Amino acid sequence: MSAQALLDDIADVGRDRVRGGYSRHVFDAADRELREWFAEQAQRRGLDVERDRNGNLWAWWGTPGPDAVVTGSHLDSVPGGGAFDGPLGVVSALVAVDELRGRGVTPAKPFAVVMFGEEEGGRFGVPCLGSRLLTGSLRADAALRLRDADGVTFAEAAVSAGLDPDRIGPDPEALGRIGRFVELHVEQGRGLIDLGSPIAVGSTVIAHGRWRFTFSGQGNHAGATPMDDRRDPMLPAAETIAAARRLARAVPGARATVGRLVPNPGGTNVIASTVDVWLDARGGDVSSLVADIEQAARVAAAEEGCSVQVRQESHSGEVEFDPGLRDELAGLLGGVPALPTGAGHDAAILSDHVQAAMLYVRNPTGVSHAPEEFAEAADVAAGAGALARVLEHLCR
Ligand code: HGY
Ligand code: MN
Ligand code: MN
Ligand code: MN
Repeated sequence: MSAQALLDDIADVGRDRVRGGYSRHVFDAADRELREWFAEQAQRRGLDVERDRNGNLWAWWGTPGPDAVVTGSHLDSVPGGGAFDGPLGVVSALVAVDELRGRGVTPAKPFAVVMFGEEEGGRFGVPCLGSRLLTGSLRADAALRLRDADGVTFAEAAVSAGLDPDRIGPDPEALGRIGRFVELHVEQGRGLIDLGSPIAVGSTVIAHGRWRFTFSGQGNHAGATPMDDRRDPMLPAAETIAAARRLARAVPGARATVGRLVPNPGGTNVIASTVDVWLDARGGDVSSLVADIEQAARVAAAEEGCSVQVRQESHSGEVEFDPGLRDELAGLLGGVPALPTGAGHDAAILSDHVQAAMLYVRNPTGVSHAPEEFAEAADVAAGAGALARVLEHLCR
């Protein structure tokens, strides 16, 4: 089955994923459909599927063991996301297995395709939740008390998915088996368009984090409350969003985004009593950028007689993929360019613990986390072929 056919197939499974429905998150019904799809595709290729203590799925070609060559990505999505971010890496890994088998290659090392859970943090707010738990870069107790929008804790969700909450957390046995990890991913910016190349190897991933600002004022009646008699948290929220944009534009390479704002209670004729604003900030010295944004939030809140509470929900420092492996793979692929990215990936979380590398496939729209995200069939095939070459090389 070609990579394009598998992408079409997964689009049917994750129906609204392609039509940009809602976020895919760990352990819900839609997520289960995608996991079943992955397990079925893996079993068709004679791979033995096992679920680790944190819910990540591992499809082994032969016996699991040390110094394994592992590839894969994620199948969950952001709300209104595209069809390639995540699935392209999983699908290309499955097609690469087909290509290796077709060439009569049997890996000389343990080999697995992995599907990480909750890479987008769509349910519990922490990106790369599955790989962070695997590596211990998110503590189990912090994870177990995470709550989704309905107040369900990760511990409860894990139990409903048949996991043992007492075993959630670092998995040195699973992590210790990985020798090298390679993730193929659709490019999420314009880099490969500007370079005129269908493929690149990953060089760096910028620092990024998520913060939650909760503004509190006085809920009240929209009609009966004079304008000078209000403590409306929506005002400092709005001023903070504008400040984030202004402050980030002043820092080369920095990014600051507010994609989610939730007023409470959220009535059209009701002055909100609280407003939650989630900030995604990246690049450069992200902590001092966020400190400046937080200062602007405090000033704006005080001017409106409101208060503000700021909590950091996740953070990852800048990552540089192993230069030796990066250059080895770039050379193997005929000198493809090395590309920095502003998007986070499971490979970046793993790179603190194992030799990790990334391959990117050109996205001619330069748009991601939106339905326009795209990769041409020829580039998708080139990516799967390149991944097969890399895996064959690493499995020797
Ligand atoms: O948000 C990101 O950078 C990635 O898509 N999880
Ligand atoms: Mn993404
Ligand atoms: Mn992704
Ligand atoms: Mn009324």
